[in-house]
Amino acid sequence: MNIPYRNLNLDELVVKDNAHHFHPFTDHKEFHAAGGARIMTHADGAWIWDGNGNKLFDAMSGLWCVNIGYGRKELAKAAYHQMCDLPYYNTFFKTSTVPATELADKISSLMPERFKQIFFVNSGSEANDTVIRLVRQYWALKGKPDRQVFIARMRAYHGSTVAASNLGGMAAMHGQGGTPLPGFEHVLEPDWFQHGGDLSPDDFGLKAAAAVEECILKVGADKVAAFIGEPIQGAGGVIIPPDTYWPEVQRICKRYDILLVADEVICGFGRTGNWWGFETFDIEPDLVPMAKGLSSGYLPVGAVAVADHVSDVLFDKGGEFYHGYTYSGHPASCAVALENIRIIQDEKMVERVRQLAPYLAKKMSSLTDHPLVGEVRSQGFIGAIELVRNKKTRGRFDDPGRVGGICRDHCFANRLIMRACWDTMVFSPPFCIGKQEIDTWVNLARTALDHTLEDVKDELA
Ligand code: PXG
Repeated sequence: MNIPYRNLNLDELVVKDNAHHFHPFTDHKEFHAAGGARIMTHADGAWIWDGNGNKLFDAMSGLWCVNIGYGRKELAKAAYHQMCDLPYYNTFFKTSTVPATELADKISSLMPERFKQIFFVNSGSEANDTVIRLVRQYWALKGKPDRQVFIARMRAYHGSTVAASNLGGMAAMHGQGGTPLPGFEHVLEPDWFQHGGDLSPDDFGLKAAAAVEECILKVGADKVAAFIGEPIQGAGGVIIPPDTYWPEVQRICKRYDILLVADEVICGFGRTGNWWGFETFDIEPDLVPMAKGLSSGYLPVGAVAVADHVSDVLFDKGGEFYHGYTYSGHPASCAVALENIRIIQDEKMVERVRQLAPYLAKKMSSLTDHPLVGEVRSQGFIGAIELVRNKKTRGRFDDPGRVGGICRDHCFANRLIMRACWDTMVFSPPFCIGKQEIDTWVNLARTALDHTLEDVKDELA
């Protein structure tokens, strides 16, 4: 059924978009040839409508961010009232605004005691750029300016700016724009399904952690500034590390006095069933970049939480930290983030994720009987479905990403949004969904898998 949206002239809009909109992460030649953008118009809860009136289940919460779900007018009102009172003022030069101050206090209260200082930014990329500058300045002030090197993982995603893209471990991104620059190392990611071979997940977790230590020894511990990792790698294909991985990485960082950065841009604010991914995996980070779920994507805002022993050095040794953004602590964004956190707390959404996660995991796991599915895994409300050519050997299809792309298109055609990371279908639904919506979603996913199978069945081994 086509629902016209506010007299939308869709054809005209698509022509304009093709003519003038330079989209991120897009192959424009292929995109224009395929007809251009699917234009989204409105949304409610976990459901989003496109310009043709199609109602889709958004199992990705936008881009891993609309955690509380769409359509919460309270957030719009918070922005409206703040913009009426004070649409903008900066947080430089000894000033602040009410929402920026309140949000710093609120974030700190959600974290372990040692995280008292919150630095505001506008995105996850800026959060990680801030981490790089802050950590290097920390070591310089400690009299160890040679500690410059960041160790990250392959297939990590930490952002798209010149600095953050160095932290990321996406080979395709590194092929463009001359990254990674010197000072950034990438080690084996803890992806048992892809790299585990005959090892048990626990043994593989230790092997992946050992790669961190090997890298430290190769670079020289006195040159390493920090290790950065997403508790669960999101855009890398929802890589949930084996239980042995994080405790060992933690031990290694402590042993060599290396700062540990937990990138909570996706995992933070309840996604894994706790407020923070580092709680789920019992990690003790020194710095915590965050964004996305901080405002559920309603307005751009991010932050870096800094542990006392790091901020103390920056504060006590004195001198200005020459870093910040015009919109650091933007009052409207902070007001929206505060309202978002109020809703998560009042509606006990983190508990809700934790309580519903076993149901979601069980329903999703029912897809493992499908001929294309090699594994289904999830933690809280984030997970993945591995598409394989050979279930027994976990054998992949040729040309990674091709079959994932086919499946993603069948999902869309079948009114379901799931993202493909190569041949791994990933999901990260809004926290507001209930059992019935999970059932509907899993049925939609099975139909999309069936259609994908039709296309590739001759390739199965
Ligand atoms: N860290 C993590 C863990 C992320 O997932 C960023 C940092 C950067 O955040 P900003 O706000 O600068 O985009 C991210 C962002 C994808 C995809 O294709 C994922 C992200 C961004 C764009 C696309 O899955 N994650």
